[in-house]
Amino acid sequence: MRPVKAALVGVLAVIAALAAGHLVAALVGLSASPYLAVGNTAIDLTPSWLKDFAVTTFGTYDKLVLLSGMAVVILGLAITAGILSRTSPTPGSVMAVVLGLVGIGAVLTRPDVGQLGVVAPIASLFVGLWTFRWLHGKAVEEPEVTGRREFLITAGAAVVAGAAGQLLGNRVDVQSSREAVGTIKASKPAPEIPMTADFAKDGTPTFITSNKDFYRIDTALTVPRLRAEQWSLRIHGMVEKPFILRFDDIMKRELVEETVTLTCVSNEVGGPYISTAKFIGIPIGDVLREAQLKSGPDQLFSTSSDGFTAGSPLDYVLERGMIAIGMNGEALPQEHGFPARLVVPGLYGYVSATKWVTDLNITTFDKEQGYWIPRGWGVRAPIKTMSRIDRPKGLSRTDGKTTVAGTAWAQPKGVAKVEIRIDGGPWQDAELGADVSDSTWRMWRKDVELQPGSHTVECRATDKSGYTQDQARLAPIPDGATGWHSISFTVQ
Ligand SMILES: Nc1nc2c(c(=O)[nH]1)N[C@H]1C(S)=C(S)[C@@H](COP(=O)(O)O)O[C@H]1N2
Ligand SMILES: [Mo]
Repeated sequence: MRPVKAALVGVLAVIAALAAGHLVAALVGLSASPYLAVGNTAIDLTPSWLKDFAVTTFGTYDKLVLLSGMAVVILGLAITAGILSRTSPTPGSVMAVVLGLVGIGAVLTRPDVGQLGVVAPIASLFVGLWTFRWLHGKAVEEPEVTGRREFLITAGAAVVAGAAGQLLGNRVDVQSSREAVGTIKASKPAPEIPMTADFAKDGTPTFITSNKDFYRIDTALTVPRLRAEQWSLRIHGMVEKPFILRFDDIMKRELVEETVTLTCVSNEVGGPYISTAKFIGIPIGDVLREAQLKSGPDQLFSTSSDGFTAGSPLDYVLERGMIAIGMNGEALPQEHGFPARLVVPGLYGYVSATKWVTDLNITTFDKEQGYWIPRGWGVRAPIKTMSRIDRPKGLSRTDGKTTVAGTAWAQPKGVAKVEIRIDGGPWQDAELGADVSDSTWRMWRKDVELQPGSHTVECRATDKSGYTQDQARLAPIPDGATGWHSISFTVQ
């Protein structure tokens, strides 16, 4: 058999296998699709340094890069197996079984796939093995053209099966459920945001981030698809009265609205993963008091429908945590946790902000560890007092008279002061935006007049406890970056 033909047999068999698995998975939940399960497992197994590299290099495209990388690896294996099988189908058959077993292993260990999910990778294994042997049989026959029809049939069937799986798997209609929930109004609305809260015309972010522009961080390859009517939240653990909360129960309660800035621990100094919204929901404290806490718990351990977990210190949660169902007046967007998520001002997202939350276990830090803890991140992660320069941009050219502007945050303490200095000179106070809440960021600006040439500007914030942010540069891992943001630019 010609090498090209042999390689094609391998590639087509693998594609058929993955497509069949995807289609069967659609019936039991797409997370059972071997391709996605292997991808999700790869994410969970990726060492922290590589994950950091992926996030800093590819940002939110990291998952697209992962899926493409997997495709390249699998194609490489398929081509190799095909070429090794030029005379005998044995090497390819062995490869089909090995890949099938990898898929089965990945699906069996996914936290969000039931036992039944294993039918998907099993289907992949058999379809892959059978397709390979069938195509191989056709391809070894002379003359050159034999096999061509079978190749086309296989490719066509795979495309149809894969596409059907994708459509069927996404059949849970989240959009109609979101529309049925409609706009959400709080009986206690958050205070209006004053015009003076941001300096957007000077280059700071707008005070409220639109839902569309709100940063997004999660481990999921596919966004969980939950409907509000079917969702429920189990409250259990060290409580006298465990109970289950449904979406309707929340809607019937007095809804509060709070303006909160969410912050991701993975930000480098000056990083982009911070946004602010008006979240609507109910205080978790009320819910936990109804469940009647026993003595001893210190951790609220929350789990999402896709198996992500976060452990939050109970004192923070009792004081300011909320179960949010609304964001800027709308139901939560699907990517931000529809129908419900946690929001705890003052804690980085990975230890508090569980999206698609379905389970609240009241426990201790000794007993349970959140998703990121065994991966090297800190158990306790209160947000650090930080500031960022948004204008001028690094390496940009400006006029001699220019404005330096940015944002600062120190949830839940609040920002008291921001200073800047030029070229290592004296610190100068910046003008602050209106003080909206200690749970939010605070914008700042400062007019400067500079000589032509290159300059460096640095900033530092002081929070309301009197603490001024540390100059020492620390990496995001394990519990948040520190250091003064610094920008170099040129005055013309
Ligand atoms: N289910 C789930 N919830 C999650 C995460 C996740 O990976 N899965 N990531 C957390 C992290 S690290 C952050 S910073 C916030 C980000 O919330 P956002 O995507 O709405 O901005 O969500 C948190 N909640
Ligand atoms: Mo995060």
